Amino acid sequence: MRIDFVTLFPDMFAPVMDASILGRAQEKGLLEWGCVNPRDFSEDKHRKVDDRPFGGGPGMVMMVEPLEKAVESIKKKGSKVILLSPQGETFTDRKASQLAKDGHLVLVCGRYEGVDERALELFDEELSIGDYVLTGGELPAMVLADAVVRKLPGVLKKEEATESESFVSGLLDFPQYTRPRVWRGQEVPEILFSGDHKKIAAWRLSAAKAATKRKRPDLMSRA
Ligand code: 4FV
Repeated sequence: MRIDFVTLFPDMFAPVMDASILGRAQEKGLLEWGCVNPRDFSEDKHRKVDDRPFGGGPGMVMMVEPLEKAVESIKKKGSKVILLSPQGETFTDRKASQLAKDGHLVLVCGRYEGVDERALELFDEELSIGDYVLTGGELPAMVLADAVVRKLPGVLKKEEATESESFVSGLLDFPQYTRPRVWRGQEVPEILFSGDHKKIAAWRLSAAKAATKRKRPDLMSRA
């Protein structure tokens, strides 16, 4: 998979994209990424990429032309162009699984008050990582990239596999424990030392349901 970020802050990405599992995915040839800066496509002598909103109001708006040229400079047949914005459909695990099937993602990171509304025709989708306002779309784009790349076959080691994790089954994950066996007087559930994998799986499923009912009852209706 190739992921290109359209961003005014390309230096934000390497620390995240080249670390740990995403870094390993590149070594395995399963991922490549790059950045395109709209400022490099600004015809303006001051390389302007934002301007005041028509109709007045606070803040600035990202101009459509530098965005258009930046997207067109990397878009290929079959590329999926996505704007990260609070106005988008909420990003979910199910969406991550869908996007993991695409070969090329172009993730457009808004700044300022957002992008000129006419730019929306440049994008295949608009996605939000949650109902709160950030200073830029860069962090949401990295969140999306992380959630999608770890679903690519071969990225996670067998033991890291995803099939039994939160949201895949529609339930939250079952509680996990490791050494020490006792901490602050709290003992690890005895069943986990029984070696009876059927009983352990049954205990984990009921624990996952209990946790989901307690923490995310909204998921139960979907599970
Ligand atoms: C956001 C979100 C988000 C809004 C104004 C960038 C900021 C600035 N993106 N999910 N929540 N974006 O807050 O995706 O342009």
